[in-house]
Amino acid sequence: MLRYVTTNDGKLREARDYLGDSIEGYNFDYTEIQHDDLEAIAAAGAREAYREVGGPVIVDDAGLFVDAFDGFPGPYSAYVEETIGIERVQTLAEPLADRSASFRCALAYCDGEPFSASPDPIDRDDRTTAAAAGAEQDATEREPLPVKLFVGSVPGTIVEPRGTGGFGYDPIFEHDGSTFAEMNAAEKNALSHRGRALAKFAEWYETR
Ligand code: ITT
Repeated sequence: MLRYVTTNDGKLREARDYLGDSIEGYNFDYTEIQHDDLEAIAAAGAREAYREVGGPVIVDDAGLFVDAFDGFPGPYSAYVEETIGIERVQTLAEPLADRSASFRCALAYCDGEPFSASPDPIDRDDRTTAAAAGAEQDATEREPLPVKLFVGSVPGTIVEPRGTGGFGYDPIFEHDGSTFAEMNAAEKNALSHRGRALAKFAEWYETR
């Protein structure tokens, strides 16, 4: 059984809506490493989650990147939501002439096996093992645990909160005239960052 490892029910709902009953949620708060790339955070999380679960896992790291803020909050989106909240993110963006932004999602899949027959991107740098082993360990002694990555992104605009659906930043992220919170799960999945990453994953996973 494939496990979608997350503490966020909203993400799991969308993943199950897309992939159906072939996946099950697994509530595990893996360590979020500090990194500028969602891919690196998701890959490290997938390795830790795989070691915890002992079977195939997907970890999903997402973030809101505001262009005029050079991509902030990006990988820090969860921290910013917890501390200042989405309304104040919108207030900060309000005076900007350009309120364009994008939502990005990196899905990381790990089942302990290599992906020699599948195309890149594959993350082979086992940062978690390296960090746990300390600086003295020689890089060649590490056991790399390959992780396959699927990335999706969607452009949008930061607007005053509208809508009651979705979760997280959905009420302040508008795409094509509607905020994500004004869409149902299927409508959001059809064009969202997560939906796009899930589509790439589903196509690849069928052949695995
Ligand atoms: P896990 O790490 O346990 O999966 P999380 O909520 O911490 O859950 P992220 O670090 O990936 O997950 O989330 C970053 C932030 O972006 C967090 O505040 C989420 O609520 C928000 N977020 C993620 N996906 C979103 C989406 O599709 N729509 C709106 N907000 C989203």
